Amino acid sequence: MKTMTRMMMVTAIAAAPVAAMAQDSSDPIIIPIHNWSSQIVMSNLLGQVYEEMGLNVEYVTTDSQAVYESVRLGDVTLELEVWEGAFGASYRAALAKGGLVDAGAHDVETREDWWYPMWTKDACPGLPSWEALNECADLFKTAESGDKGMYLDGPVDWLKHGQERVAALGMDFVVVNAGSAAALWAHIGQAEADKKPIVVFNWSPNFAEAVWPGEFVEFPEWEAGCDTDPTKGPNKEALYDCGNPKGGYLRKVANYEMTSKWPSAYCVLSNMTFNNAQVSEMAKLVDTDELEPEEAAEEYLAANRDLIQPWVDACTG
Ligand code: TMO
Repeated sequence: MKTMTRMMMVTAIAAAPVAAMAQDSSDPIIIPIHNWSSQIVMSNLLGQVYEEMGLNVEYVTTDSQAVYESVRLGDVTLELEVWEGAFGASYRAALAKGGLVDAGAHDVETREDWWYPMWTKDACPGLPSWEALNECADLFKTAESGDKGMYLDGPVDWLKHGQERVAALGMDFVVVNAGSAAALWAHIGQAEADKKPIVVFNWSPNFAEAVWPGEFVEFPEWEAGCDTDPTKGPNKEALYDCGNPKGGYLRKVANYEMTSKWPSAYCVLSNMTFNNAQVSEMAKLVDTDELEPEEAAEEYLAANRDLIQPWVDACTG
């Protein structure tokens, strides 16, 4: 009897938010998952928030470039980590075709580029200039790169155009694509023991900043159009002869129908705004603390309820 009363009360209390949510569709909100940790954790976090709102969620693992076309067409509902350096071109192309809505930017400055752990500079003191790196190319030789230096780029779907940059700037480097983000961290970890000079793709905000002090290589400054117009950048006949943008954006986007089909969920997506330290922390929970992404998201949500709940309340009140 006592239990029954309590159950009925719980039902009555739960009824209010459910009623407020009535306008959101019960169709699943489809959230894409990519291959770096902050995106996976943040996606699970948003999915858990949606489930708390009584909404249905599905996760799909997708290619991190093709996803912009998928969001545009509504095959997936949203994307909450649009990194300017890696995905700006795919994002801009999909935006121009129509079907994407911009759900705002995180409070983040991103950078994605060639990077070295600090011990590398002891061996090549002219760093961080790319010309100095190139003069030290011999230091970066590996079995895979023969008589040139090796640069370990990100997985292929991040489309960093390392090979094109090497060609455009006439560098004595061979570009090898890592199979996964974990392979980048393993490569840095292996070089650490004997302080072997290495240069790898890395980004900020990321957990790596707290583990390995390091610097980005300074390439010719990014100019808008460096990836589409050969006359931009120092080589007037080549694309990709610039570094990636410094202070790049980290945006959120959604399929245009999300605003009417799941208005509360869209509202939460647009309110959700993380900063550099918060994005790094999400990556750290997986890459340093070795939590599963779902657990990392639960832990982050529990520890940051006072940050996140107001974003939800403002949309469901
Ligand atoms: C998109 N990324 C954070 C891997 O550079």
